[in-house]
Amino acid sequence: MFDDKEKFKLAYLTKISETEGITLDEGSLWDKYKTLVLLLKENMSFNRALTKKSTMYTKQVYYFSMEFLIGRLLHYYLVNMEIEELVREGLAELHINLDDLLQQEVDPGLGNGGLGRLAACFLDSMAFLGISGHGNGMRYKYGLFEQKIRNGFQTEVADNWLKNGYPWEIPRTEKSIVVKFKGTIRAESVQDKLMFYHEHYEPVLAVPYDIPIMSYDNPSNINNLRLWSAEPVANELDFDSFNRGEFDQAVSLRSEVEAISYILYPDDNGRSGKELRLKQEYFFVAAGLGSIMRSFKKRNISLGDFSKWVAVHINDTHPVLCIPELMRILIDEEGLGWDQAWNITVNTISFTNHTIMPEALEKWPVDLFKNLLPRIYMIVEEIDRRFKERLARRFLDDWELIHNTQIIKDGQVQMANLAVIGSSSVNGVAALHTEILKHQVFKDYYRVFSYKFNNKTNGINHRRFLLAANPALSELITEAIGPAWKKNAEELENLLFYKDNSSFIEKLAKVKYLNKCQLAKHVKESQGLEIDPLSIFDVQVKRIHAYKRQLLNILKVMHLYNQVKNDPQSVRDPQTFIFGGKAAPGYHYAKTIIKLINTLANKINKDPEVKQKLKVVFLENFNVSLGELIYPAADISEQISTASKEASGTGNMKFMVNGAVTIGTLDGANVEIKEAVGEENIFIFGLTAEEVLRYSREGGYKSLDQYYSNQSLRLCVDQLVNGFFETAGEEFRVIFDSLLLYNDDYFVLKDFNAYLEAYQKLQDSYAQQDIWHRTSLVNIAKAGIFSSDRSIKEYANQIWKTNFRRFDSHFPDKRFKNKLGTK
Ligand code: 26W
Repeated sequence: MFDDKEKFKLAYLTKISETEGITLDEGSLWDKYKTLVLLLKENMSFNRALTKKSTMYTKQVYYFSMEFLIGRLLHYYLVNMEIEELVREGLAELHINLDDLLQQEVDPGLGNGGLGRLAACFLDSMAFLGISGHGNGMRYKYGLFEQKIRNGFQTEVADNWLKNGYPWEIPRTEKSIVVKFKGTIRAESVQDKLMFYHEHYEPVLAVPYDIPIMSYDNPSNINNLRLWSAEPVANELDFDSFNRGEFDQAVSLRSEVEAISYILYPDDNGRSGKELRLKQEYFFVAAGLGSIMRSFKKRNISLGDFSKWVAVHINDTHPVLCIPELMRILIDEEGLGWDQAWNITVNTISFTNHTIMPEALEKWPVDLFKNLLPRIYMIVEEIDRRFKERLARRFLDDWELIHNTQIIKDGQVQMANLAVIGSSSVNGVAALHTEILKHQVFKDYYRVFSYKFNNKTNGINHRRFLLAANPALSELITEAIGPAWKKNAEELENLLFYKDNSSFIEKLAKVKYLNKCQLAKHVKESQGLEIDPLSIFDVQVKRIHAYKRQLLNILKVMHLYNQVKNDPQSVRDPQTFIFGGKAAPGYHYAKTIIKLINTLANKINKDPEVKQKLKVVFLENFNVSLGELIYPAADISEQISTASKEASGTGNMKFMVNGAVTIGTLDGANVEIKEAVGEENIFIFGLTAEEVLRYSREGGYKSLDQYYSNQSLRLCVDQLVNGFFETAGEEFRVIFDSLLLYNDDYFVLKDFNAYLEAYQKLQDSYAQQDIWHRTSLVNIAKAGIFSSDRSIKEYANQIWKTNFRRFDSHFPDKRFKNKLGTK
């Protein structure tokens, strides 16, 4: 983009005077940051236009997701363009520190966690591989709340990320779409054909904002992330009401409309069931499909071939209204018959499930659905009716199967059922998860549509989480094996040559130490706490959930505390336990877990007998940017969910590629991580998914048995309520009760011993530093298959059937296809 520093400086100085009307000395840091973004964006927009033109007759993939957690873009794009140093030096000559500008950027919180971040990693890999793949989502005015810890409690502050404007986005007002809610449907027979007219509806204007997506070594291929914002159609006050003197009415209509894209639901894995959420879902689906149709028509391709040229992927069930909405467009607007429309729809749409937690499977009350989306409801009813009819023919009197697979039942619309019936592919996100889908969650559908089910193990963008986030390690790797790993993560395997090379292992240890120093500096600056970079950094960062079992980790720390109190020599190496993650604002239990961690931190960090050995830190406001600081600094990666509950996990992969060693259960992608590194390079413990599922089916687990039979466990559990935490009173009673009174749904007590044993082994291994760092090296070396490039190649080849225009990143070979359980 810039051949040399001088050209960059000139372009930069011109840009700041052009866009801001100021000279450099007058500009604030924000102005200077914005100018740099605008400069890059201008170039990207130009390339976007070229990309669009040259891919006009390429199959387009649209990734529909309610969440995209894209992270900060400026630094990452500079890395991708390989101009970070040039820009840094150029700016320095203008007396600007690039790092100061990077700090100006917001980290848009347009997602809750794993699902939203996965969508962002996938956009990157699609751009990298040269797939015409675009994101379609919501432009929430407020993203996920910012977490502040006050007196140990989580408090939520609104995330007003747009307050200074977001220079990466490009509003495309002229491409707006009208989305229709409520109203009535009039059916009329026109020339023997039944036509449906939507009347008296409430129109909402969907205005698109585009963000350019660019990946490494492919800067001229620019894809698009399109986010929709809701505005009143007239984009003014309702002047009719206003003129009638109904001022309140005039304003409230506007705010009712704007409410649609006002805020991201902060619930991950929890049911919201609110009308506004369903409005959001239909809003971005209708807008996205409307805009796809519009651009499809410009391509002069026959509508009958739609699914050959367009693939629509739905990220969990949140965008599942794509199915009836595409049917509506094809039938009501394009005049196709039902059967043809259905063929096109099913062949166009594919679906990923991300969770088996029953409370996260979306369902909507029929009345609410019908009132908000009358025509869509009619179509869903018809899909359901036809499916049932077909099923009844094939499965005769298997009434249970017929009942279980219905879309509308018990007064509710079951969104997952609609998704399976209306798409051509249903995938889980790790081998184990897919097996659970086939044999438990969707077992009836698996009998009907076995051919639809497949696995696509998640992956992460190793260029963001290793190349950009961990420059020291990246350099060391490149020095050792060359730069090819950036384009083909499986090249990392060549690091195994250095397994027994002590000088390399030493360098690896040093890089880890330096990264730990940086994290320690952040902890000191942000919360005034000293942590020792020579201690073991044992890290668990992720959303706070009962099933993720932060509690198991806490009980371990309490146990270690008790041990040190008894015998200071019982813990050899000093250890720092680092936690981070947000709790859904309405999830009282998870919030209590945060308070417990902070209360424990307070006790341990102040105790003169213990604080040299143990420290506990809760890092405020865990998000993508903080993750980029934490993963490179971790020694231990805690992945300890109750087996069967975590669909895949992706944090586990981000830690791994940065050389952290996993302690974890056989859950989600941990299973595949273990297969990749071998059992000697991971610390696995606890119940298997099969055992957990058997207990849930057949009963037989009594948490009190664990409690009574294990003295040191009993002590820790009692300490939750017996005054051990001097300030707590009854605060942690809910946790105590969940374990004993409610029989410990997530098998925390059952797995406690096994966890401690694994943890002890891990400490023994850490004590032998050369062995430890060798284990760390194996983890990095084997992380290649967990690059999202690999996931996306599988989606492209097997689901979307689209080509990619990149040949220097090898195709997955049979060996690891099998390993990942893909057929
Ligand atoms: C209806 C509310 C709601 C909101 C979000 C329900 C469910 C969700 C998501 C499906 C939750 C989620 O983020 N799931 C995570 O997806 C990751 C990417 O596939 C997986 O790695 C995680 O294991 C899974 O919990």
